[in-house]
Amino acid sequence: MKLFAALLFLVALSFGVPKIVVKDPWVREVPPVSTMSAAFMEIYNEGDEEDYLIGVETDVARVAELHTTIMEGGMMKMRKLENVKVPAKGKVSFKPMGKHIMLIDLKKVLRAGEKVKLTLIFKKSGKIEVQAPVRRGMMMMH
Ligand SMILES: [Cu+2]
Repeated sequence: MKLFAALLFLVALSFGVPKIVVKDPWVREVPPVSTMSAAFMEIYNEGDEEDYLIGVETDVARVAELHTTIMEGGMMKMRKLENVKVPAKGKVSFKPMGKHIMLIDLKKVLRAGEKVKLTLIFKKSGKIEVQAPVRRGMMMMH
């Protein structure tokens, strides 16, 4: 068992590991009648191996999905993504009009100044928890 652990350690050393750092997370304030909002952030990978964001959990919405925004026939549309790659020594931006974390079926009204706990789930790095303040931001069409 000790040998196995030592081997695992060596494997981890030789293949490198992702090192995820989340910066500037925030959630868009929406009118009380809205059942949807979105979360944004910068996800850096300071490690030397890529990782993938594969899901998000939160208490404030029934569902959290990874989305991207595309232009199609002059219309802005959203597409669900199964995962988002965070390249080694690279970063991914989640921002209005781009990739975002869609919060669907909000369970409560999100007001500017409050904080929302988001649990980001990565394929290799596991769960990373962030506190995202609610801010006013541009509305996006759905
Ligand atoms: Cu969306």
